[in-house]
Amino acid sequence: MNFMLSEEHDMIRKMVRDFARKEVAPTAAIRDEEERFDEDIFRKMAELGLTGIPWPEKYGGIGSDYLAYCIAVEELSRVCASTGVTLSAHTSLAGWPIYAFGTEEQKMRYLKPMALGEKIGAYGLTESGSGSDAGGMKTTARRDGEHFILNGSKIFITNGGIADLYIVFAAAEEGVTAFIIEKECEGFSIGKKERKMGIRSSPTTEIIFDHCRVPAENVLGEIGSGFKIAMKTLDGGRNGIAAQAVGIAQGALDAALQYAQERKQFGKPIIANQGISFKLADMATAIEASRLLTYQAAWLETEGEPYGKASAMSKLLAGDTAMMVTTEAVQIFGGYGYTKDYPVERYMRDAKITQIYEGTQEIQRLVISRMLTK
Ligand code: COS
Repeated sequence: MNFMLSEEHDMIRKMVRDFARKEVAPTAAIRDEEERFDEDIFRKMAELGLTGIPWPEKYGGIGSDYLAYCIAVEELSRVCASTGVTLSAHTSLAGWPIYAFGTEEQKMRYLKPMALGEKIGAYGLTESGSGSDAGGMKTTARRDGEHFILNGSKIFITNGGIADLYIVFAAAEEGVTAFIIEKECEGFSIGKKERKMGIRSSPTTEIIFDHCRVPAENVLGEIGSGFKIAMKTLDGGRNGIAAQAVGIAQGALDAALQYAQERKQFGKPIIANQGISFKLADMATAIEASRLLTYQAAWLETEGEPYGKASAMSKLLAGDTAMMVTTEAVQIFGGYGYTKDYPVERYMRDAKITQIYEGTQEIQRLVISRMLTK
């Protein structure tokens, strides 16, 4: 057993940390304020190869692995959780199902431009009436010769409106089926854009299918096997969110640690007060535990071992850790923490979603408890 990161992982961490500090951090607060996605940042990530970290070079990737991808999401989220989730949804939710279930042609046509960052990916499962009960979807897919006609809508789509490709699940006669939808597809449109508490520079929209004509060749995997594709995709996606949560928590700890050493009360830095230093110790310990679970799940996936339970656990622990750590960070900053003059209120707002999306914490417990008895 070896807990040291390889040279390659270390190098990717340094590169992403440097990029995040120089190119992402300076505008994180203003993009949050303006709810503005910055395409330029995505293009720059693409130039560094970050948009295709785990995919082989023949599909436009850099041929690295899921741990390197998690490290990248973590380092981005340490300064901007919105940028972290843009990459996570693009890679885990859109790229992965094509890599795992796509035909060679689909991989060349869709995964490659996504890995190169020429196209952005998104994933559509949730509907207004089916969130945790993902199988209860109402969007339908009716066969019409060489096409399927999709009707319905999906909500809370990360990268909605900025994505070129959407992995979408709809109920066909044979059962739930996965489709690759191009944004230009006839009958496809973008609906309401959500105004959110956090991750505000990551756009979240509704997507609408109004007699949307999708070529049958855009079915992903077997017709009728879409629910399993959706679930397996989330198995990996959840670990990407765990990495995002670790990054958010680390960013909040970094800020709180610095502030606690600079801020003086009663004649000495507040870190000299055990009430503060013990908080910091608990925060650092919870982050380290979350990071280890997250890296372990990524390693299991890379090794081809089952990783669904590990990912549910990492997302559960890291999401709760992010919420605890960011709340404590605001507390350490006191009144200043509650203002927009410091980043910790943004971290706290951003942390909350990690307990909700890609399966609520309650769903993670359901998944874990079912696996315990298997
Ligand atoms: N990998 C592969 N197959 C899976 C799977 C997984 N991780 N999870 C479930 N399946 C399969 C089951 O094996 C079952 O197959 P069979 O019918 O062949 O036995 C089928 O899918 C149905 O599974 P199950 O009976 O467990 O489905 P449920 O309706 O009970 O619900 C939960 C499963 C609740 C776990 C699922 O709906 C879920 O994850 N909900 C949360 C959705 C979510 O995370 N949404 C966020 C969207 S992205 S922001």
